[in-house]
Amino acid sequence: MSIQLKRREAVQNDEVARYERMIEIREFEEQINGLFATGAIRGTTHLCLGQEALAVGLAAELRPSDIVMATYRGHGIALALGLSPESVLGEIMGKTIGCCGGVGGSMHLCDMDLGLLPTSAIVGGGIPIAAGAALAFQTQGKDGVAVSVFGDGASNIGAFHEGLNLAAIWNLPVIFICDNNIYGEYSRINTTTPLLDLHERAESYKMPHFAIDGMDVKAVQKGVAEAVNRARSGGGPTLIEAKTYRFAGHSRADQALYRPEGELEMWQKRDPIKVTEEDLLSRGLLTADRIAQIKSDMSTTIEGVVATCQASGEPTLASMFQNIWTPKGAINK
Ligand SMILES: Cc1ncc(C[n+]2csc(CCOP(=O)(O)OP(=O)(O)O)c2C)c(N)n1
Ligand SMILES: [Mg+2]
Repeated sequence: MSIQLKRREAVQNDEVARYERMIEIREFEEQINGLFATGAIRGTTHLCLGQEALAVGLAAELRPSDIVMATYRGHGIALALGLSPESVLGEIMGKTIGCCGGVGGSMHLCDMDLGLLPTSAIVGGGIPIAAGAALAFQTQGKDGVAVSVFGDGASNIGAFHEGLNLAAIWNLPVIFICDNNIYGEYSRINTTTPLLDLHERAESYKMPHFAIDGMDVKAVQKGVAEAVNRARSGGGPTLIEAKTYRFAGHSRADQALYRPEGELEMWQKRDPIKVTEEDLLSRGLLTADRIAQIKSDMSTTIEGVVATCQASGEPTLASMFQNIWTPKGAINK
């Protein structure tokens, strides 16, 4: 079994491993912030700080043969599904060690062995793609499940409504997860959207729907498991709204100065890492010493990952033209 599939198995089978993966995502995202600040990475990036529980809870309930469509805010989901930190950071840094050979970058992560379709920067674009993947499972008679994770802002896009409508009428095995972090770029949800409980939008499509606490990995797992069971057994699609919060700004340059005073602090009290720590401590599955050790080991590990990626080469210009398909087949394989 590959190291990546072992990483996936760990989050499926072990709740301490799920906690460790959340710490990995947190450490990873914080390191990236620093690397951009020093100019070691070009372009921009969208961090998922504060949204680690959604990524890990989702990965815990899916099989590698299922399909996940995520967005430009997808580093955490990629790591949770089992991609190695080297393959994700390498991609973000534009290095050949990256999961797409360094030609994709932060917003385009992919690993088909783990079910991660290329993440998309087109807001809402993943929704009909996931519905299409679910249609493929259904047509082939397979019991696979497709998942699209997208933001609150994406639920105002036409593709959201088309995707949900088709999924409902064709009873597709797909789960729509709206990651409601209250902001779309620099706009708070109340200034863009006429309702706050976005899962209610599924009513128009006669689709089962509910909200989950996206700051609690166990609540995420419970909600996803319910939707997975429905989809896998022929019961059709579900819209889940995960109530989360974006601890960082929209993208690298955004300091999120538009947030109301005290809002970040209020959500930080429900930091998903803290929520899981308290749970594992109260049940004796972790001690304060062990937590400190996990965090310090992870920090060393990610520093090593940064060094490995920095030493990796950059793709050649010719590699831009590899893996491009035409109706006649691949050109420049
Ligand atoms: C079709 C399309 N329209 C606009 C944009 C510009 N854009 C990039 S991110 C974003 C906000 C999306 O917010 P949300 O769906 O809540 O996701 P979040 O960034 O909070 O994860 C917008 C409008 C885009 N990338 N694609
Ligand atoms: Mg949002």
